Amino acid sequence: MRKYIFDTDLGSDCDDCGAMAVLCDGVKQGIAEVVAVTHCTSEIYGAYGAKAILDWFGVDCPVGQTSRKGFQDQDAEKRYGYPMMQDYLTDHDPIEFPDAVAVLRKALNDNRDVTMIFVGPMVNMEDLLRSQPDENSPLDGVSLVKQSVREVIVMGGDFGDFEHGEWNIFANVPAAQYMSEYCPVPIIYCGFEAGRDIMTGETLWDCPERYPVRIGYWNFFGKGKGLRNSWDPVTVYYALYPEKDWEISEECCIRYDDAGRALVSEGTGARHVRYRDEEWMKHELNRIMGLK
Ligand SMILES: [Ca+2]
Repeated sequence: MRKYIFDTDLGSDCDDCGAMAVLCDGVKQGIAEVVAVTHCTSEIYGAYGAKAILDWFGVDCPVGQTSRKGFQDQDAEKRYGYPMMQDYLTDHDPIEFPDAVAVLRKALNDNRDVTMIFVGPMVNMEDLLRSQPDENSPLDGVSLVKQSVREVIVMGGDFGDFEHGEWNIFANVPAAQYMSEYCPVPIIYCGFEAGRDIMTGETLWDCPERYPVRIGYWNFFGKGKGLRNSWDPVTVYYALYPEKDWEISEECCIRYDDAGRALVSEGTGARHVRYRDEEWMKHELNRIMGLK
């Protein structure tokens, strides 16, 4: 069974909720253990949303929250995280979420051969890599990642249009640049092009009304039914099922310019992937998200 850490900006785009359904289904299938989940924006609603989905599936792990202030906490980022939190608090006590870097450092101190998944901006990864020895681990961040992480899987970049600064990179370019330069283990990117044409969500409306993934999508669409691109769910699906029918690039060097555009050159350390049969993937993700 592979071990995973999942980092999310849940609260901005609803596909993070679909991605968490895929991740938690992997736990249910007995192929995945989730050792930590971290939330990378400064508003707390998304951390509650992540916790609500974990609880729904019975997945027990620490949930951390970035200590950065003012990152992505404007009103637009609150539109569906807030109702997820409201629903969660109808029958749970409020939570004081611990610092994400502390959660990551403890999880990496206590586990080995971990796969880290990032489906939001890379701020928690930058803060982890910059971290220094503390009560959670005697290692600095880079050494800790090198010791305990097998590979890092990132929803980020656009490897179909090199003029496009993809959102997860563009939202905090310095963090993505830092990760791409200093991450000591391989990085696999699921780029913008890998999830863009895979529209999912249609199976949510037959699910229970309090299913947190349904609450997320419903409120993202302004209390309505909609379909959303599957950038984050595809990324998690790759993390769980890398042996399936993926088109995987040659190993290369991937960096980002100041506009967040991917710079691919000869070198090592990175690859990018996309699924060959997108119609099949759409049905597969819908099946999982719809609890089928
Ligand atoms: Ca996301």
